[in-house]
Amino acid sequence: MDLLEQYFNSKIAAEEKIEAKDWMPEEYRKTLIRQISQHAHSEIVGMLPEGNWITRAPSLKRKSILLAKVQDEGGHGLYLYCAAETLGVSREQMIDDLLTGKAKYSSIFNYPAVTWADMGAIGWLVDGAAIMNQVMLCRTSYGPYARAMVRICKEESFHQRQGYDILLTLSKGTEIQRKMAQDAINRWWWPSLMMFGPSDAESTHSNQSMAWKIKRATNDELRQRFVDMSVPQVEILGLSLPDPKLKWNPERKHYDYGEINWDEFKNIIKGNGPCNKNRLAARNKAHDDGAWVREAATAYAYKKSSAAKSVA
Ligand code: BYC
Repeated sequence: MDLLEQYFNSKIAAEEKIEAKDWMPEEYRKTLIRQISQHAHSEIVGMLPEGNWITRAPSLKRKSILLAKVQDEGGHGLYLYCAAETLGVSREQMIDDLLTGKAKYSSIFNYPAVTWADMGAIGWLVDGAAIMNQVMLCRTSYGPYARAMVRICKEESFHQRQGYDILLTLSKGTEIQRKMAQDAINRWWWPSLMMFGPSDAESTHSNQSMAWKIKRATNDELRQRFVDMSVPQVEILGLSLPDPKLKWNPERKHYDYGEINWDEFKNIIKGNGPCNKNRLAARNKAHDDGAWVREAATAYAYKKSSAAKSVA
C-alpha cells in the first residue's frame, strides 16, 4: 500500500471527511459517483408519481403542500448532482446515463400512484424509508455528499409528516376514505421495504462501502429499523401493515417480518416494473422539451462573456 492510500485510510479511520481535491482510491470515487448519481436520479424520477397528483389534490392547502414537496425533490436532485460533479463526472454524462436507461434509480418509483391516499403512503412510507437510509448518510465519509444530506434530511422529515397527516385525516374520515388509506398502505409497504436494497447476503457493495464509511449501516439493519418504527405509527392510524408474519420478537427486541418478494425487486431493477417505461419516457420528454432553455442559457452566457472580454 502506498503512502497516499495509507493517508486516505488514516483519514477514514479518524472520521475525517474526504474532500473533492483529496487523493482517493479510484474504486472509492467510482462507488460514490454510482451511489450519488443514482440517488440524484431517484429524486428527479421521484417527482413524477406525486407531480401527477398536483392538479388533483383535494384542497388548495393540500395542493400547495404537495407542490412544495415536489419542488424540494427537484432541489435534492440538484444538490446531489452537484455533489457528484465534484468527483469529476459531468452533469451531461449523468443525465445521459439516466435517459438511456444505463443508470439505476430507486425501484420504488416504478409503481403507479393511483389514488389520493397514495400521496399519504408515499410521504409516510417512501420518505420515511428514505430518511432512515439518509440520516446515516449525513455521516458518510465524503464531505460534499454528507453536507448535501443534512439539508435533504431536514426537508424529508417535513415530507414524511405531510404524508402521515394525509393518512391520519383519511383514517378519521368516512369508511371509503379509511379503505382508501388501507389500500394505499397495502400497496406501498412491500415496495418500501425493497428500497433498502438486497439482503446483506446478496448486497454486492455493502462490505466495501461500510469499510470506507460511505454506508454506516447495512441494508438489513436499516430495513429492520424501518419496520420497528412503522409498527407503532400504523397502530396510531388504526390501520395495519399487510404482513401476517409481522410479530414482536422479545428475544431479538425487534419485529420479525415476512419474506420480501425478491423476484419482483429484481424484475423492477431490470426495467420491467409497472411504470419503468413511462418514467423514462416522461424524463426524456422533459429533457427534450427543455432543450431550448439550455440553448438559450448557453447563448446568453456566451454573449455575456464575449461582451465582458471586449470591454476588457
Ligand atoms: N432500487 O450492493 P447493493 C428518494 C442496486 S429515496 C434500485 O446493496 P448499495 C426519494 C444497487 O444500486 C431513494 N436499485 O448497493 C424519496 C446495486 O446495483 P449496481 C434514493 C437498487 O449501493 C421520496 C445492486 O442493487 N435513495 O430519493 O451498496 C421522494 C446491489 O445493491 C436498489 C438513495 O439512493 C433499489 N431500491 O446499496 C423522492 C440513497 N437497492 O449499482 C425521492 C443512497 C439496491 O451495482 N443510496 N439497488 O448496478 C444508498 O444508500 C445505496 O445505494 C442503497 C443500495 C442502500 C440504495
